[in-house]
Amino acid sequence: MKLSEIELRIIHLPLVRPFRTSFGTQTSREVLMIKVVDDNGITGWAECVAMSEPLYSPEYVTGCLDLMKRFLIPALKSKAEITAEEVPVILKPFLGGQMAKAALETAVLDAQLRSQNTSLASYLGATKDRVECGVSVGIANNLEALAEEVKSYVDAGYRRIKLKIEPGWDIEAVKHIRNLHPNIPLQVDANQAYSRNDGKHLAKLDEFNLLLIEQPLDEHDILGHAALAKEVKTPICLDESIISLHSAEDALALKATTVINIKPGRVGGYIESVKIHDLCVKNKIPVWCGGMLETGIGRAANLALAALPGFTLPGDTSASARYYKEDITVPFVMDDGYLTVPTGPGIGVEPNMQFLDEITTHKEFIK
Ligand code: SMG
Ligand code: MG
Repeated sequence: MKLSEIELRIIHLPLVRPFRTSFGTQTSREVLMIKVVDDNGITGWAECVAMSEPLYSPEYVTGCLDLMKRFLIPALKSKAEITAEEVPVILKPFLGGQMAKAALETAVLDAQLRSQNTSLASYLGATKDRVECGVSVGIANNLEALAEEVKSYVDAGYRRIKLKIEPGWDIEAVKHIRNLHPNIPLQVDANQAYSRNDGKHLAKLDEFNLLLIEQPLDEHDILGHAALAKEVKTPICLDESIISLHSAEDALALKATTVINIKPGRVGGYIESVKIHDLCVKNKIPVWCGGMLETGIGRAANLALAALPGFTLPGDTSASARYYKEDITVPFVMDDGYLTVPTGPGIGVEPNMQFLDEITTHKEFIK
């Protein structure tokens, strides 16, 4: 396609409740949105999953905006025509920036698939028409508040609960929830909050029949995770450490992870995500789709990916209402613990432009 216009905008959406993790508390979501228009006037949308601050990953909203404007978009514009499959190749010389790159690739892919009247799900190789939903539960003020929040999600039909943990909020919190919900699939996510010496402590989680412990150690500590995997019986699942197909290959070869959380933004896009999925299927490693508090735009695309056959565990693909009072697309509503995979062309949804304009704090066009 020939790119004729790119629009970058930043929006702010309040969260329905604060979300506390081991690295901070978020009360609203600032999102960088990308719109591309081709020479036939066909539009593609994507959101960049970077957060406001570089706390989950080194990328952050205004950093991604700068990277896109200064380097990535000029590189794409230097080509007379591009395909979505060429985007990662054209952007490869610029190091890092997976979230920014993923957003540009996805917007181009959305426009490309719309012009071919093909859904993202069928393009990626989806085999399911709905996906099982899990939900990620933040660190609470006390055990009662945690139990109340978990109950509301179990009552809503969520099929798996993930508890955010950190030193001081781990064994007791998991024990409390496990006692109240003896059979719910349960897992924990530490977002790198522990150290190599914490093996004995984390092994205390083994008695609670958890699906996995997500990213207990530093993102660069692959050997530490491999050593930890020998100390605890609960499977280790890497999130932040997996930033590409190669990093997934390394982590598997070193036995640092036996489950992988695939987040398209973190690995540079949906095309790279499918490669990691295929690697994991080949190695009989279960995968699940992570979440970055996406709006309906990112959620639609994640659901297409989560519909691939290797995604055998429920993902952090929750309903719109878990995050936002009003979503920027038609809301994703859960039915019996599942979300339906969009079937329309491209990602299958569009933003409500009036609402988008209302919550936009910055907007610029690149011709
Ligand atoms: O989208 O439901 C969601 C959030 C899921 O816990 C979630 N994401 O480490 O997996 C993770 C975190 C990263 C974002 S925390 C602000
Ligand atoms: Mg995580």
